[in-house]
Amino acid sequence: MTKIDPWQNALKQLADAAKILKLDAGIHEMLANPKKVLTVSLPVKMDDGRIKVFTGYRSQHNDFRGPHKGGIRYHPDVTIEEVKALSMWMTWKCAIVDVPFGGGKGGIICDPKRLSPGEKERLTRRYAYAISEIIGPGKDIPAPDVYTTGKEMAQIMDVYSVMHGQTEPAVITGKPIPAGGSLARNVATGLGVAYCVREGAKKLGLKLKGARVVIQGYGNAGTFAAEYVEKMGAKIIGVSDSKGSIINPKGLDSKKVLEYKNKTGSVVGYPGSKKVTTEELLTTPCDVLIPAALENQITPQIARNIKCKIIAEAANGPTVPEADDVLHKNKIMVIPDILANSGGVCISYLEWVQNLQRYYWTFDEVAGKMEHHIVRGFNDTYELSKKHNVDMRKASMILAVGRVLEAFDARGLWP
Ligand code: AKG
Repeated sequence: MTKIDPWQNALKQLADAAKILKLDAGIHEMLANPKKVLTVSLPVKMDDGRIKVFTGYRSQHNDFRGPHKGGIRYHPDVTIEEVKALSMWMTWKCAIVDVPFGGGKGGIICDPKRLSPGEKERLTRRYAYAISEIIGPGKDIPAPDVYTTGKEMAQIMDVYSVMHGQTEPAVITGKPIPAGGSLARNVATGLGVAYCVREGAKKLGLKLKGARVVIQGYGNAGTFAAEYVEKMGAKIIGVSDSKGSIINPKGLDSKKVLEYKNKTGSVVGYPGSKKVTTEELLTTPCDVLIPAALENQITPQIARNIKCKIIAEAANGPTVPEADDVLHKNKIMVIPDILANSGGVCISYLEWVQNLQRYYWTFDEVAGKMEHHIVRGFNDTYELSKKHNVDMRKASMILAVGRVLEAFDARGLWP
């Protein structure tokens, strides 16, 4: 796999936007630096009685538009540079879909698969305690990310609430419903991807009825994206998981594939499908390709052979930076991750609002409000891509940086 330094990539994307927007050097430098990066040392009592010390981070990139917002990931490969990059991308993601948040991200270097439930809970609670001073409903609101779930979010909310002497659901989002979570949170990313695909298809004059869709990665985002694009009339012809990829040009029933995966542990072997390599899956002729799994999957070499009209990036960073020019030249619309997978943070925003107002909406109310944010973000990005004759990724950065700077101009610099 091509190894990309996420922080250098984030800085390069900002530099490209700064050039187009002709940003003053000082302003550019201000946006290139996170406001605060906290490193915490986390001693945890393991099940065998030993003390093991973990390292965690919380990066708060920018809060001109509102409190910091972003997930917490548990992974052996977490680095401070990665967390900084992800916090910067959250600033842009929130600005594109116009939710009133800035950017943040957290992470703990650990292998969650090797922790018992008790060890994971003690680690989570220790981390919540360690970052408790810099989070809060008006300061920084974490959420789930890689290998964290509603369970950990409820534990963080509990620690924060106990420390502050009152139950405070708005300190974190992505919680289970009984702890103040929102309806539609489970489908958020996949539904947001489907809305983006629908808007992209409209712009290209592509009929979704019968459109062929390939989805790489059949986890939460991939399965719900499949379900919703299928409801819009599209046909899923290829999917994959960590065990392999399958295609069937005649079409796959997304629900039945999921049932098969849940029963057998993989999509591979689904009746009537053919097993193919990852490269074959990504380059299968189709109308819409949804990479919903891993980073750095679409290399320039693969990009040259991709035969689709729209790529909607459900995963974070599935396209290697050098592949963007190839796809743009081949007139493939790439809906960038910071727009395509923003459904999660949109519904996080709506969860936070419901927590603050202590009043909860129905599934359709939440999904409808989220649709409004995504469609507007999509259209604003598309207009800028036409105006500056750039791809949607560059356009989304121009939109985001412009919105952050509008807030900066309105607020000014103190003292
Ligand atoms: C992301 O969208 O990458 C996140 O970290 C999720 C943020 C959120 O739901 O608040």
